[in-house]
Amino acid sequence: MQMDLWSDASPSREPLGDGAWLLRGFALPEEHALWAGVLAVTEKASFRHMTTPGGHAMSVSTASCGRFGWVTDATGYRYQTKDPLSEQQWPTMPSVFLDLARRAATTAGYTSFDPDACLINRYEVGAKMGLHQDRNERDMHQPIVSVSLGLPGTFLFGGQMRTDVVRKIRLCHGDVAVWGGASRLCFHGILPLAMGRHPLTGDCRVNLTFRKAS
Ligand code: MD3
Ligand code: FE
Repeated sequence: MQMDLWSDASPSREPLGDGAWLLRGFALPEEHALWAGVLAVTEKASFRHMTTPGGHAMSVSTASCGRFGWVTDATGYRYQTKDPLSEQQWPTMPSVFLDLARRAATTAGYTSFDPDACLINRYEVGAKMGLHQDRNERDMHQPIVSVSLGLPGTFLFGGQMRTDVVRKIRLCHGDVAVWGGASRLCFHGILPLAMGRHPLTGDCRVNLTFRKAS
């Protein structure tokens, strides 16, 4: 009898660190609906290169959906309910986004994840994100769920201190990672995106991060 080792009973779930899990391909069944969601959201809240408090334009372009959106400008990093570009509320989080984020969190052992913010990061060739910690969320006990779409990226996963050794992890189309526990405050970043073409996204990588901001 033909056996399917990757049938629904045990999807791939790989530990990345204390409280952090990589779910390879977890988003693949929803790839088209997720991409349609990205296009619908960014039709209302355009991708833009925001400015860091240090005065540099980010190489990554960003947009948000959900009650809270992550923004940066000369005054700092924060979450706010209005898109500074449109001066409107951020678009509603598509239900396929919310459903996927909650299922991924549950799979990683976080049962009552209720994200109110989804940041959409778009990397074009050469775009990167330097090592940083995510500390703008009110409750550091809530995990962050990230979904990678399109071109592969090299993720840098460090420790609690900037100077700790970093591991490189390739994040591919459809991969979902859940960052909780002690990993929640680990330094992390993304190396400059290599050129390429993906059938769904074209020449870019898109990452969705789901958080409980407030
Ligand atoms: C590990 N984004 O938006 S997602 C960010 O691919 C961010 O766009 C990256 O870092 C990206 O802040 C990485 C994976 C990720 C997200 C949050 C984390 C890893 C994390 C928080 C703590 C530890
Ligand atoms: Fe981050």
